[in-house]
Amino acid sequence: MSEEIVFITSNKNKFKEAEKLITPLGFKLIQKNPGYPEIQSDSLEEVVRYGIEYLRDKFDTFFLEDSGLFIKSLKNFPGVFSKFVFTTIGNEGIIKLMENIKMRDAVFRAVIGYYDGEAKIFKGECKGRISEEMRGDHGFGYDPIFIPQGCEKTFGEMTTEEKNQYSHRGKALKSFVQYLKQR
Ligand code: ITT
Repeated sequence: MSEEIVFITSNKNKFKEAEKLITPLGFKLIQKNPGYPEIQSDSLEEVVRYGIEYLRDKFDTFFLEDSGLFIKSLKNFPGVFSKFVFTTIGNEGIIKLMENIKMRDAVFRAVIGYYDGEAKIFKGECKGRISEEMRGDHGFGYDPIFIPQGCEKTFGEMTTEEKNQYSHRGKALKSFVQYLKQR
């Protein structure tokens, strides 16, 4: 029987990305969505650590993840407000906000928190730029407007495997997987 690992997330796309990198190691990934308070903080790591504290009495071993898109010319907006901004103004709103802006650099960040009696943190970052228009219908959230460095395609035009090679989450997951292998 393969060892089970619980990923606490409401987001089935995040789960799918994690599955692609974790199940080949022989683990069975389980999605649970008990909900936890996402505190207002300008640090993703703080949000993750608070989530772990909140959930540690409910699960023996689990991980969760917080992520966001930081756009340089918008002074790092939407950053820690990524979820709220996506559900309000969405990708159309971001494209509009950046209509006359040439400097389109942006970075996606992800922080994974794993708890197995103590908390461990794994981080990933993906530099890139905001496209002029939305492209692709794969993935979720800001995927159709984010082009990773060294690519022409947006994340929205990539398969899960391709996105994992470049993405913030792919990188954080890879260092998490390294840790799981070495335990
Ligand atoms: P959780 O339940 O795991 O928290 P969530 O969808 O609420 O899932 P976050 O709180 O981490 O996710 O919010 C991050 C938001 O940033 C998310 O809703 C997306 O809009 C965006 N985002 C994060 N990672 C992304 C990615 O890989 N591609 C596109 N958008 C992403």
